[in-house]
Amino acid sequence: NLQIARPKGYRVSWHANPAVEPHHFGQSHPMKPWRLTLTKQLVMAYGMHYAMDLYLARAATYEEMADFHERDYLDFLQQIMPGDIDKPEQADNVVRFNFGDDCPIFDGLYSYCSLYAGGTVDAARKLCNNQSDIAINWSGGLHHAKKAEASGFCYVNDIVLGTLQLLRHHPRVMYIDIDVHHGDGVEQAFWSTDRVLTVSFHKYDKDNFFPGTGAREDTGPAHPLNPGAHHAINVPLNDGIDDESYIALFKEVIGACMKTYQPGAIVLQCGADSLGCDRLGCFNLNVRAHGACVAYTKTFGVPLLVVGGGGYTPRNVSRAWAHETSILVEADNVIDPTIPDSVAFRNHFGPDFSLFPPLSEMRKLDNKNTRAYLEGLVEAVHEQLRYIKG
Ligand code: ZLM
Ligand code: CA
Ligand code: ZN
Repeated sequence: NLQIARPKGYRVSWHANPAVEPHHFGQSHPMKPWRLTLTKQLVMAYGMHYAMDLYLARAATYEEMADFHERDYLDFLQQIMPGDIDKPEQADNVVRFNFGDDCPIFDGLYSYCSLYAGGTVDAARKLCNNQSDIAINWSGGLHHAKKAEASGFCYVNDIVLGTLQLLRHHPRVMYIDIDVHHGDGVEQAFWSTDRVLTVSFHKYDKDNFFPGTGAREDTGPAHPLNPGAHHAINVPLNDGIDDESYIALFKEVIGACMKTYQPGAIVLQCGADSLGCDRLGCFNLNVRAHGACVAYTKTFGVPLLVVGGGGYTPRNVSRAWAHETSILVEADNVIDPTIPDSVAFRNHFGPDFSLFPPLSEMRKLDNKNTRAYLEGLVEAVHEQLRYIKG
């Protein structure tokens, strides 16, 4: 049995509640909380849990969630039951709060939301108390939720709640989002402050890809009296971006943002739907490239809150998040790329049983991001950062 040693010089904490995992969004809904079970099985089979402090996440309280969300929305979330969606007396609220096919009402919905949110709030507090340097909650990262609206499989915005905790101790927090979708809920929540710099990399196609926001020009309200102006950075991409261009782009953009903004803490959303072969995504990234973004973010040595997000091909989501856990505990060069025989549900990883299958080869999409387009993005980010230099 493998045991990974604790990393030298810093502490990593893991925040999870297994009660999140059995929740079910409904038949053929793409969001599958059991991908967290698969991730945990991999992490434990590699013995990485020995390298971290493990915490059972509490459910976030109603009051904690009310730090961001409106009470009438939380009241609805707390009281609604699966059969209610068709009841005429609920019709107004179902529409107003955007419940439906993307955001269904399922058994245990409120527990599910409060548990994943509790994990992120706990993780943020461990960082604030100096009891952890890198805090991980793979069940969080639900970046689309608005203060009084569910959106895109997200109901409670745990990222906003965690960031609000970090802002109690840090003057500036940087948010990085590598999910294939735009991090609209987080961007909007901090639209009016210069204390959070949001950076999202995503597929952008206004009319044909959810949520349709996150154009390069959308950088925060331009009003001269608004401190949040220029504090939203959007990196809109086209189909099929490959490992090499994505890593280079990520390093240039994040490197420049770090140099200018110098945040006291970072929140990293690691949505795994940016991998190749994702059921909803359209990028061509391999597990190693996705992980390279996590590794680069870690090099700055700033307190780091790591959350999950999207990811709709569960075997690859669990590969990516297990690999990224190994990076965070500095064991990526130690673990065997062949998935151990001891892994429960090992059948999910056949026929190759590799942690790094060739995702970019398996469903080849043309890279529609030209060199010139990507260079233009980097240039535009540099220009935007000139407004932030203070
Ligand atoms: N219809 N079932 C990413 C959130 C993406 C909006 C088009 C709903 C789906 C999708 C749901 C079983 C994150 C849209 C989609 C059908 C209006 C989206 C239920 C298939 C199904 O088979 C499905 C009945 C469902 C939903 C596909 N929805 C694909 N893409 C996006 C939301 C969330 O990864 O960023 C973070 C966790 N919604 O495109 C429609 C416009 C609703
Ligand atoms: Ca994103
Ligand atoms: Zn996504």
